[in-house]
Amino acid sequence: MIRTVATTPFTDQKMGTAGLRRKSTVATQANYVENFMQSIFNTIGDLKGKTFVVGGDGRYYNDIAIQVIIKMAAANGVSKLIVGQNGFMSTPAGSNIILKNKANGGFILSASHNPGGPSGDFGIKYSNESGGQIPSSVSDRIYQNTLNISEYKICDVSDIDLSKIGTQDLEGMEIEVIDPVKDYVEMMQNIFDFASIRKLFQQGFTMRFDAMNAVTGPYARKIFEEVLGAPKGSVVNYNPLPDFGGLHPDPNMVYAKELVDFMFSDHAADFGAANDGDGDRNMILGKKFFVTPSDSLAILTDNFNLIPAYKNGIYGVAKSAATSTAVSRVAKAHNIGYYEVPTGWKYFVNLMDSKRITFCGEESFGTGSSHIREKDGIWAVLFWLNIIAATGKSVEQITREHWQKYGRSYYVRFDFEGVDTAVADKLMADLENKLPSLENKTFAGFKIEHAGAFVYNDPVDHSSTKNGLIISFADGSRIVYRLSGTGSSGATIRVYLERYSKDNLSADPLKMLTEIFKIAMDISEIPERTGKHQADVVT
Ligand code: G16
Repeated sequence: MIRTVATTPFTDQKMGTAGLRRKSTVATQANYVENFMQSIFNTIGDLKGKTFVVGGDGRYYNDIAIQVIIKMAAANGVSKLIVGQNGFMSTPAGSNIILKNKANGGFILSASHNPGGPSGDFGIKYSNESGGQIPSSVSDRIYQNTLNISEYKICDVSDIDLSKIGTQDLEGMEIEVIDPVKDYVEMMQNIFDFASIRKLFQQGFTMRFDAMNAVTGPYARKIFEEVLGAPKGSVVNYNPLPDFGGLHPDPNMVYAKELVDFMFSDHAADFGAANDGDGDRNMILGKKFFVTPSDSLAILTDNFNLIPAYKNGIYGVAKSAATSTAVSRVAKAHNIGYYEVPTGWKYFVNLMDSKRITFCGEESFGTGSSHIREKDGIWAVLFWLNIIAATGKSVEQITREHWQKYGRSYYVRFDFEGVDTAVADKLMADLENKLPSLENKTFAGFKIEHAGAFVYNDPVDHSSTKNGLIISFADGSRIVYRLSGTGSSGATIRVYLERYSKDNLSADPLKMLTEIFKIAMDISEIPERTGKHQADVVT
């Protein structure tokens, strides 16, 4: 039943920040997924005795791709697959299943926060036995393989029934279909104080969780409504749909509009949160109040001792370079390790494995801990609920008290989307050349202390990664420029701005950053070179 099929390479199968992401129209071409998967299998080598976890966020084409992956895994000699029922599994749940079962890796079919459907995006995230996504050294080898591939192997059988929990056999490979929610709920119960959160809801506390018609709906309903007793209806948009019901499942102030409108209305709930397509991103809201992901990381870190799993201490904390420096002040106050890595959760994995850090987070609405090796949307929501239950304070109160203690990092990200790739590449290259000459120069009263590329030297595997350009000012303000690595066409230039104030705590972030935005535009020449005088998305 094993068929070897001749194929020719696609030249665009290089993975980005987190796996391969392409327009559905590209990913659904004949042999596209097959070539990519065979290249992964070829790179791993001997698959005998190996176990992989498979699932996805339910987006368009997942149902077809998952059957291809199962049939190819069997044809290539994989011993066992652990598959989420009906093909569903969130990215954090997948990481947990890999670690819990000591599997050799896993595949989550998702383009994360990118829209889905025939005109949206499709993607594949590939993790290894660490439970985290593979390092660039491995993805580079896979890419080389995709450029030289000439055949792939697949079983010629009818589709596998993934609707029932249990085991079945395909050409000597065991397929175990599991409930993707169960183990995840157990893990969360072992981290947080569920009894006190339950009591909070009993006392009338209200929340709204927007699953954005994506994978976390079933997880959220189980945890928040069934186990913790939040009122029925607290979780909205809970049915994972192939096109996310037309939503762009990116939990931020722009795309989670329905939730934002509700939380900024007069009948808002006490607490609001949203997750993205595959459940690893989160947004936290209070009544008429938004918490930036950078502040959220700082606040969670400062409150580690309120959470049962962390109350005995944490190793340290890390953030991506583009994330605000708010958490650095918390790390200093608690005298714990502090690291800055390139954008991409995979860079945290070595720090967690070597017990250098327990928490980590990114400006791109990702927060997590070493309980798994991916960021975890529901974990962050439960952490906030646990703090609220333990302190009796609102989201706004907790955040304002944090600023009083540490000062406030005003922080906004500007995205310039759909830029011609050649224009964006040249802009970044020219900027990198120009930056060192700007050191010690002053712009609109802001003196530049350092300017240049961000280079990360991993203390564990000693690899070196260059990612983005940073301008640091004498007063602690910063500009970071990066090209996004998660888009599916064209280039997105991200500009991250930060300005610190010890005592001016209630200003409008955009106003606080007006001069720095102007400096960022003047130095980079973004308007002149791209024709864009305004960012497409401001978060
Ligand atoms: C992925 C990575 C994150 C990264 C984000 C943004 O998230 O896992 O670590 O911060 O992309 O990447 P970029 O700025 O390159 O677009 P996700 O949720 O998309 O998997």
